[in-house]
Amino acid sequence: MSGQEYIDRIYHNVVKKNQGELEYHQAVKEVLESLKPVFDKNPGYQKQKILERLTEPERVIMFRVPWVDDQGEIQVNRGFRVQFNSAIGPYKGGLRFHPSVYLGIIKFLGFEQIFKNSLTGLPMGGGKGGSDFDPKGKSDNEVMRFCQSFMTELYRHIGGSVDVPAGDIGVGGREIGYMYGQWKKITQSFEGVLTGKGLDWGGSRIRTEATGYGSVYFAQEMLKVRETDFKGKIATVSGSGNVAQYTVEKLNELGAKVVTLSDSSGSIYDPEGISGERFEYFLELKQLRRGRIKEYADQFGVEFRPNKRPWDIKCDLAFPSATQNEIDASDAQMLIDNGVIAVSEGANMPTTLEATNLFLAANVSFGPGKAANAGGVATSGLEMAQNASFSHWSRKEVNARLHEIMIGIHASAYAASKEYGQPGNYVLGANVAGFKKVAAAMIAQGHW
Ligand code: NDP
Ligand code: 2IT
Repeated sequence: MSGQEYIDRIYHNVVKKNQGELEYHQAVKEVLESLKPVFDKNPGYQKQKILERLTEPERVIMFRVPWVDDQGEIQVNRGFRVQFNSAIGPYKGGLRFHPSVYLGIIKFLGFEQIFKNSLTGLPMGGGKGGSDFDPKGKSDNEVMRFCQSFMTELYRHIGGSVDVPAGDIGVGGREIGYMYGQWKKITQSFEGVLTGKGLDWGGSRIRTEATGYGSVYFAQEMLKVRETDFKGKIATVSGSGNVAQYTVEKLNELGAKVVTLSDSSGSIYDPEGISGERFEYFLELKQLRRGRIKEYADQFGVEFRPNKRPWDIKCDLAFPSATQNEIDASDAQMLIDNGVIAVSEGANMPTTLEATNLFLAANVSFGPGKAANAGGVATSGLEMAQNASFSHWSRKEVNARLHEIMIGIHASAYAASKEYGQPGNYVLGANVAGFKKVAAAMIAQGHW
């Protein structure tokens, strides 16, 4: 069977067996298209049924999460953990709490995580979990009761060398704290079963900043290939959560000017740049007050654009850092027409397939999420290493390792893109480089 026939057959089966799970279909399709030349060149993978095995999660866990709200009413949410692939290490990946969460979202994120974790060079398999619980508008006590109930079921499926969850949308330091507390109460053990912990109780320095910093480090490498840097460049950033915050901080430090932010209500455009006291205000607004981005516009007298994404604003660099499918083909075309030279995906799958192909055709340097946002999980891997050795590294040391890992991911994705005749196509490069290591491990370990 040719590479094309093989991937067509796999895709057809994935759609049939995972009906209605559109995000999962999309994530698989992108990877399969990249891998076609690999399958043409190496028929051995087909014999090993590598794609049949890779696209079927090792284990899917779904469970009821009952909790009591502040009015004394019982609420019921659904919890998920998809343990996708453990070929190169314990399952590793975040937990997402958002009302849109269903099995298709968790599978897409878990599938991407396999290749992302492989690219980091650290021994981590792929997994993802979460719930359709919406932390927005809930009191701290409600969030705590939810997290305790969630962990009361999840604890039996995870462990420091089994499966190590972390944060994602709607799960930050507060939620990790409540879940870790419950884990400890149930198991009586203090081990690195979650990452993103507080610095005084097993967390790693720089983990909070890591995804945003890493996305900028990845963009820096893409700019080096184009023989340029951040100085004087205009950047658009979407989102205003953990990833967006530290993307903005690092871009400011490296000399770019960031002019947009967004949340699910709309975006702000600040042509002066979100730095200095404006950046401090933004952090306080989102981290302490958990407010809406519109308040930034009110505070500084800049434009708030209800229900609008940032992509019509002219920029050199774009950092989608909110959620999946937030850049569609018309957004991509606007960015291209306005002269964008690089896109670094801080979010997971923020760009539709059609939009991705437009960027590639227009020779925009495009860093796909599984490479560009791998700094978060990489630093989670460093947190696991510190926990396992009962040590705590300095900020400088963790940052240096993160930077080195991002340079390494860029280099391996670039090398693979070159090997397959499309230098600078990081979608191809990241998928191929991430895949090869996992496939080799699966083959070495026999049929399972
Ligand atoms: P946060 O919860 O801290 O922030 C999410 C941001 O995105 C908020 O501004 C939120 O707005 C916005 N957002 C979320 N969902 C939607 C939606 N459906 N439509 C519009 N806006 C939305 O999450 P993170 O910053 O941690 O995550 C952002 C992205 O980065 C996600 O794709 C995540 O998977 C990815 N990622 C995160 C990593 C991490 O370490 N945290 C690592 C690698 C990738 P609002 O508050 O209004 O909902
Ligand atoms: O998508 C991701 O890589 C994350 N949300 C981080 C996962 C982790 O285990 O740190």
